[in-house]
Amino acid sequence: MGGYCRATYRLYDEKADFEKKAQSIAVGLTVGSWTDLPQARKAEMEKHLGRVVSVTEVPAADSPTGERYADIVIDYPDINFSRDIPALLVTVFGKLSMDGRIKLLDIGFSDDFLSAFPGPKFGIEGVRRLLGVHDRPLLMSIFKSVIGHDLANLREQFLLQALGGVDLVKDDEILFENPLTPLEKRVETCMAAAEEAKRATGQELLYAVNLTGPTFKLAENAKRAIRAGANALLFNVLAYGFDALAELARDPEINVPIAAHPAISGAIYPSRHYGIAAPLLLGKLMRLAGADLVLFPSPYGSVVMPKEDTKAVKNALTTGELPLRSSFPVPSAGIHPGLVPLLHRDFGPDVVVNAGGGIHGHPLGTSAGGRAFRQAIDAVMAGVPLVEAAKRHDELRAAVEAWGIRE
Ligand code: 1AE
Repeated sequence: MGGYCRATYRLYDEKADFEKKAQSIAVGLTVGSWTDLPQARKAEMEKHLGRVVSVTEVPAADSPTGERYADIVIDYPDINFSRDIPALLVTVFGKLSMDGRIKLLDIGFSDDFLSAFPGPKFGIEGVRRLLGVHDRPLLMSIFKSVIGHDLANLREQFLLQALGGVDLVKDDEILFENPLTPLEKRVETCMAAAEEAKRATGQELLYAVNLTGPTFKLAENAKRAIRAGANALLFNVLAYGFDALAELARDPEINVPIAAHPAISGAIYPSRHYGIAAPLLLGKLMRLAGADLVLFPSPYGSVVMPKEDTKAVKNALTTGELPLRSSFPVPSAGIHPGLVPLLHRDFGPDVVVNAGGGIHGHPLGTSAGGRAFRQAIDAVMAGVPLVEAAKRHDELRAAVEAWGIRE
């Protein structure tokens, strides 16, 4: 006890007294009232009181958007909340999230709070160990066109993706429990296809099956999937909440990597004035809750996030400043082989190149789509410009002709 978690906010207001506002947040979100308390009561309540650490005002004239704002830093005593993410979030940004143009930028965790979270079970090293791939970015393929398809169709799609040399296949996040491809049958079918592909490629493969259903059934469904042979899970974290992920990640029987999908996050992070900043939402909190891989929009695909934010998300997922395993950054959406040089430049070798349309939409078919990505990855790792590598590989050439190169 005795520690504090530190929240940083940006508050936009044309007229507010920011110092006064910061004090009212620190008091209002902790003890409720302070100046009116009798002296004896103050002594008892002191340990529960929030503390304003700093208020940095930026006048409209100096602000990049011409709006007056202040960055406010407040410490919240650990003694006020239990060791779970919902308790922390409600403390630092519960009612406050609705009170004016205010955005939660960051949270610094106390050692005591952090010690309640084991974080990712596998992380970057663990996922690489399972796949036996240590020297290049990984390649993940996204199942597309899955709704309304039966197991035979899914099997065929899986095989085509796996034969293209991908390291991971993930379910589409919109595939839920359904009569055509129910969870266990889906896992058995896809894992059998993975075995078949392995005989041809010699490659290990992780299949992240979408973990869905009512919240109180998630752990049971995860274990059903694992018993059926699942070797990874996909999870729509923000639809269920960080605590659902944290509970799954700390369950010893759920001993497979968990990939976190960012669905719903666009309702939370993009506004300058409201919500929770992407590096905290999709970076720090995902890692704290135990995601082994985290998907987020890249700076250059079809759904984009500003580059400085994507870099900050990646940093939050991998920084050595947190005593947790690193989570694999998976910049996604609209990724094609011609973007691999940029992905490598901006995220380094410890990145998962993830594509749906960029694989299935390849002019020569799904397997060729996977091969084109692997050729692009190999070229980048060897320092060969894609335009040169494309002269030697039909699949990469077709991809480059279809989508171009950005280097
Ligand atoms: C940011 C999430 C990306 C995602 O889930 C998805 O399905 C991407 O598909 P493509 O690669 O844009 O077709």
